[in-house]
Amino acid sequence: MRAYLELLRDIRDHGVDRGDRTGTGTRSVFGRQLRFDLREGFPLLTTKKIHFKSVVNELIWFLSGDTNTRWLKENGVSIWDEWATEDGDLGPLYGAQWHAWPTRDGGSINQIDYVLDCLRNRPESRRILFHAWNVEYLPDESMTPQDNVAAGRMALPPCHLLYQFYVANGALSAQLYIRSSDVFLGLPFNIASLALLTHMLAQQADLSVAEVIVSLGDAHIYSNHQRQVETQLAREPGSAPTLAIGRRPDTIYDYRFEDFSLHDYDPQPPIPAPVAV
Ligand code: UFP
Repeated sequence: MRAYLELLRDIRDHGVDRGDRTGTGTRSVFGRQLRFDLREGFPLLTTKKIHFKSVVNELIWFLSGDTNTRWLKENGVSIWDEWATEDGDLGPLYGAQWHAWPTRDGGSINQIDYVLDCLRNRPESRRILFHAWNVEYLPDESMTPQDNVAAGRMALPPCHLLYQFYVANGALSAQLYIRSSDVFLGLPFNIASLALLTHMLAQQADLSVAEVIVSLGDAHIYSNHQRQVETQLAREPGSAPTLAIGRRPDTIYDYRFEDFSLHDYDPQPPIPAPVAV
């Protein structure tokens, strides 16, 4: 994860100070790319503890097509609570678009099934991708997340929006485009989630794993994360943990948290920071 720490340093030293929607203020750079070789370990930050359970359960929740926070809360994940309605609804965001992209005849398309079909039957395809930027359902920026949900729109527009896959020599690589990245809080989580998804898809398609790549649009550090960034940069990274998957579920929709175990994850303590809503 040295590339991640270098990005933090790059933004701190070369970024431009800008206002932002949340009123917090950020320092940002535009257009960066980080790559991680999954054969060298699982890319989970060691210079602060990342809540791996949230990474796993959020991904299982996305894949199921669920867009209500109820199941997440029952499974110990609170990261979506700020944006949800009283009933836990978030509107048709990630899970809905991945699992059930709405069609003009009132039906839906499962983009994850499409990706698996490509990986199994057309691994050399240059069209193996899914995305979540469904413009018809993007929020109206003059309304609150909750009012957007009530109007049938997403509570917030997708940040990690385009996932593309590539198979060579029987090994799967993935690249993710993130249009807006909260580099201190969000990015370590997004990298881990991409790596986990790549392992799951590879297992389901009988492939090994190669690289994950994240391409960032607006990569920013919030002004109220500066102290935490310094703490993080003063720490020495440890070696990457490894991921083990305990069984091979029948489908990509049948994974459970208990199927995954991290070995040799020995992170430094968490660094709490406020999330900009
Ligand atoms: N954000 C991430 N990763 C995510 C996610 C959100 O970094 O997976 F859902 C951050 C980016 C940004 C904010 O700081 O949330 C979204 O605000 P905006 O829509 O104005 O870009």
